[in-house]
Amino acid sequence: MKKFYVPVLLSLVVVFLASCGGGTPEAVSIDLEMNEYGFVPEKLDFKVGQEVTLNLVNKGQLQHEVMFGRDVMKKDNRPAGYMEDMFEVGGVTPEFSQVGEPEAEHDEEMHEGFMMVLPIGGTGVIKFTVTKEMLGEWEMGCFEQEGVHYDAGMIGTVTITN
Ligand SMILES: [Cu+2]
Repeated sequence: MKKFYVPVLLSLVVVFLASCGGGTPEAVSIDLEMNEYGFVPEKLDFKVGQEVTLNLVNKGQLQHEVMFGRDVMKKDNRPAGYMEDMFEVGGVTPEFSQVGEPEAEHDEEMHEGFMMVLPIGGTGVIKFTVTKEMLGEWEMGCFEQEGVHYDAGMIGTVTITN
């Protein structure tokens, strides 16, 4: 008789775990605004396994970009990107599309990792699924005009938890 209870109990445990975080977190879609000099919102929180859609819009009067990473690298003593790219560490290739081509000259070689550059009024969409390798604290930043935007505080935080 006893052995009949074991599968029932196990299935109850499975249902219980699934209902309290064992499952996939709900997908999120966030509007992310760029301006002089910041991101709105400036703090993003995601969960491992979450499908994230970022809808970017440049509402400023200058060209802006966004990169996700940590440990700022310098070029000619100016902030020029991140040593660690969040997507590279996460083993993720984000899907992206944008409306509007960057106008101002842009030094691609200065940066490593994923970057989206938006002209004034430009919009873009970045989609990715958060992996466990991405757990922890990251930054998003704009390094336009040889790091002037970054120094001016065009920095946000991205926190990834389980
Ligand atoms: Cu900027």
